[in-house]
Amino acid sequence: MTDNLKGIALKFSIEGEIADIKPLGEGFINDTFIVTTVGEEAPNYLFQRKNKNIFKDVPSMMGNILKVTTHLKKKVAAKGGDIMREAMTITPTKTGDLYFKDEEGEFWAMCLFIKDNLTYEAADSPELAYAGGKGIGKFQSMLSDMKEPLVDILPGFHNIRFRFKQWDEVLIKDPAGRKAELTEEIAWVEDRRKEMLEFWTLVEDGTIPTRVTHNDTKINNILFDKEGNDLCVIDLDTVLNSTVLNDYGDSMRSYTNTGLEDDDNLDRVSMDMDIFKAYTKGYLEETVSFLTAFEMEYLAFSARYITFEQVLRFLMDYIDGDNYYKIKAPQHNLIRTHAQYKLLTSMEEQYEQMKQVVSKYSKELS
Ligand code: GN1
Ligand code: MG
Repeated sequence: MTDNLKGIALKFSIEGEIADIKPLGEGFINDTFIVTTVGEEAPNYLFQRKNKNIFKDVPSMMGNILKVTTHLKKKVAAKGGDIMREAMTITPTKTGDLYFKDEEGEFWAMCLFIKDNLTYEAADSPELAYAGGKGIGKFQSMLSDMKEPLVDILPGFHNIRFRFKQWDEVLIKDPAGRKAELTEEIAWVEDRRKEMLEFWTLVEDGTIPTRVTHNDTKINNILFDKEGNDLCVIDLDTVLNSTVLNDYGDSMRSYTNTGLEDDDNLDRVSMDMDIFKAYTKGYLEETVSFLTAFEMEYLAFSARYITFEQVLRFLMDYIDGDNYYKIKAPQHNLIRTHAQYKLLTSMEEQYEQMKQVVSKYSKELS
């Protein structure tokens, strides 16, 4: 723990005395630490330096998180749940702000660390996938009547029209001189441009509605309890008004992968249908009451959409010279691109079955 880190942590209204501050987790964007306190009485805290290159309006982001967590806590309380464990709690600064801006212009934020939870990097059983589906389903359901609009702090985040605009610009500039070696990979993206844009017009014209959504629902962004039930959805930086399909689709990208997101052995990567079924069942049990027929119709497609978007984003960052995602090796973004593309083709091969699964559960549960 550096003095500087401790100095910044002390700006926040922490109960008890700080024992230690250590790095935590595998996030690609922010720097995350856990602040432990002395003794058993005081809680521990999750402490983050927010990535200001990506989050250009941290004050509004924190405002969004406060609105969402306040709404969630009301809902959790109404059903007799534990508001400190089933929803995130922002820890404000001693002056009552939601973030602290240091002398270098870096933004810091803190929240309570929820004890006795389990987190996973992969969905290793259908039971876990089912619990994850319930978790995201409940999250969306509790927020489905939230009227207050959120600030769009990440314009175009899961908007493929916007992503193609960035893509076209990066390809023209080719800043790292890598484009010439990537003819095959670039074709993977171009071959699907039309289909993906056609889908997105349904969101643009309102056929598919916009709701309060999480937008980063990979498995390590949800806590589970020791009995294997969903406990709390975390990492709320990307809460936005968007389509629920992005959350479902991103979970499918994360949960159903039999390999790693950045697997360098493509034989390990594929879409696991049993995990797909289990998550879909859990998700629809919680959401069928409010989703529209159009939303349900496009659930299976959304898995392909978000996985495609991730192929595009990893490849675009590689072409751009690796400015967005943290990388662990020079070719990391290219390895990620290949692994996500393998997953995408596996979904494409199993698409008819995916649609049947969604259709079966949406009928059974309606
Ligand atoms: C990032 O912050 P983290 O690691 O949970 C990214 C997601 C990507 C994901 C890929 C703000 O999520 O959009 O899907 O990496 N978050 C942002 O693993 O870009
Ligand atoms: Mg995360």
